[in-house]
Amino acid sequence: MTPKSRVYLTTPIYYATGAPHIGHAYTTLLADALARYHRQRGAEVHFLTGTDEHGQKIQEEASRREIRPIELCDEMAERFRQAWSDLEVGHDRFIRTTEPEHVAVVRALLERLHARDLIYEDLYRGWYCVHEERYWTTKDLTPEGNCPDCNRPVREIEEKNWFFRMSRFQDDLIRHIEENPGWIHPENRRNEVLGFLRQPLGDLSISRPRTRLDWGIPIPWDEEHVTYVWVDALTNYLTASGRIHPGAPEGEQGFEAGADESWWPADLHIIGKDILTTHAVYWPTLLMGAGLPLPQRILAHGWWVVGDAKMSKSIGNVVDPLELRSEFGVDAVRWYLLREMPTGGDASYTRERFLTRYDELANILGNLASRVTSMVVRYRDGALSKDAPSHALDDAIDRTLAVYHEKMEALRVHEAFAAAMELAREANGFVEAREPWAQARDPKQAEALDETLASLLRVLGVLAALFHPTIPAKAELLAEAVGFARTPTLDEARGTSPGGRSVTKLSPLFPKPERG
Ligand code: ME8
Repeated sequence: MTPKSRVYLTTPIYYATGAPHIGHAYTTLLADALARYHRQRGAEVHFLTGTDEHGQKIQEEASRREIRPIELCDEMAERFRQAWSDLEVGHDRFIRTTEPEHVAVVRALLERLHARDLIYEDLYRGWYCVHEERYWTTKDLTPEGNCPDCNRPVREIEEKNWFFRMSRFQDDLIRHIEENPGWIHPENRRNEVLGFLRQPLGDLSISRPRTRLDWGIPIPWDEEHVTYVWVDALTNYLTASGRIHPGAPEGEQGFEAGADESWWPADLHIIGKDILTTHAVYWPTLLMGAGLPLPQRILAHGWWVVGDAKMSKSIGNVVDPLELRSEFGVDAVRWYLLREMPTGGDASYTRERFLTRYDELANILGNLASRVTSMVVRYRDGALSKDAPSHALDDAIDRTLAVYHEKMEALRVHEAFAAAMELAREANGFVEAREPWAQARDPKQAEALDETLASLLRVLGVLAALFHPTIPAKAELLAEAVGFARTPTLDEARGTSPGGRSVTKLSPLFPKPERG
C-alpha cells in the first residue's frame, strides 16, 4: 500500500473527572504508535487528543469538590497533559471543549442543522440516567428498571427538548456501512452497529434544559437550553480539523463542498468499544445532516480488565500507568500495553504478565543490543570497515518489514510489534549459530566475523526503526549506539551500510527492576 501523505488521527476526549488509568493510556498510546508509524513513513500527521469538559458529570464532580466546574477542568486538563507528556505521547493538538473556538464551532454546527430544518422542538417524556446523561425508553431499562449502560437507577422526567432528525439518515448510514466494509474495525463491532440499526432509529435529543444542567454550550437560538454533551464532545474532531470558520459569512464557513486545506475528514477515530454507538451512529448522521464528509475509519478497541474484574474506583483496583512508569520506566508501560492487547480484543492486566512482557524486552531486544554493540567494540574497535559485507540477515529483515507494514495498515498493531520482536529473536539465533566469539579467535575467519557483525548492526538499525512507534526513547538510544545521529526511518535503516559508522557499547537498555 502506498503510504498516505496526510493523516489525521484522534483519540476520544476524556472526561475531566477522573485521573487517567491504563484504559485511557492504551487508547492514547495506540494513537501515538500509529502517529509515529505514519510520520516515519513520511506522512504529515495531525494527532488530536483532549478533554471533554461540559455536562452533568463534570458539574456534579465540581459541586462535590466545592469548586467551580472550570476549576475542575483546568486541573484535570493539566493532569491529562502531564500524563501524556510522562508517557512520551507526541500529540499535535490537545483540545478542551471549553475553548472559545470549540464553543463557536458547536454553535455553528447547530445553526447549520437548524437552518436545514433538521432540528425541531418536542416534549420528551421518559427515563433519564444522570450518570450516562442519556434518555431511555421503558423497554431499554434492565429488568430491575435501571440504566442499561451503568445499571444505576433512572429518573422519570418530562421536559421540552430540541431534537435532531437522526431517523432520516438511518438508510444512508446502513448503506454507507455496507458499502465500506472496513469503515468500522474490527468486524464484530461493525456487525454490532448493523444489528443496532436493524431497529428503527429514533431522533436524537440534542439539548438539556438549563434548569437542570447549566454547564454546557447554550443552544444558539434558545438560551434556556444547553447542548447535549455528546453533540458538543463529538464536534471536537471537527473543531480541531480547522475546517469550520464560525466567524465567516454564511456560505463560507466550511460546510460547503470544495477545496479545503483543513484536516477534515479524519482518517481514523480511535475509541474504546464503550462509545461505539455515539461514534458510528450519532456522529456520522450529524455530519450527514450538515453535509460534511464522514471520517474514513473507526477503530473500536477492546476493554482492559484487571485480573478478571472490571477496573473501577469503587473496587479500588484501578491501574495507574504513571505508577508503573515510576517503577519500571516508560518503555515498559508502552510496550506492555501495546503488545499485550490484541488490537480490537480485550485484555487483562496482571503484574505477572507485565513482568513477562518486560522480560521479553530485556532478554530479547536488550540482550541482542548489548551483545552486538559490545562485540563490535571488543573485536573491531567500535567500527567495521566501510566495505564489510552486511547482507546475511536481509531475508529476515524483508520478511519482517512486509508483515510489519501489512499489520499496521490492517490496524493489528500488536502483531506488527510481535513481528519486530521476532526479528530480534531471529538475530539472537543468528548470533548463536555464527558464534562470533569463535570466529574472533580464528584469523582465517576475519571476513566472516565482519559479515556477522555488520549484518547484526544492520538489523539493530532496522529494529530501532521498528520499535520507534512503541518505545521511542529506547529506540533512539539504540540507533545512536549503532552510529545514527537519530532514529532512522525503516528505509534508511534497511538501505544504509553499517560499515564505517562508529558503534558504542550500550549499557542494558532494560535494566532488571526490583521485583516486589
Ligand atoms: O467516554 N479499557 O470519556 P471517558 C480500555 N468523554 N479502554 C478504556 C477503558 C478500559 N477499561 N476505560 C476507558 C468518554 N477507556 C467521552 C468521550 S469522545 C468525543 C467523548 C478509554 O473518559 C477508551 O478509549 O469515559 C474509552 O472509549 C474512553 O477511555 C472513555 O473515556
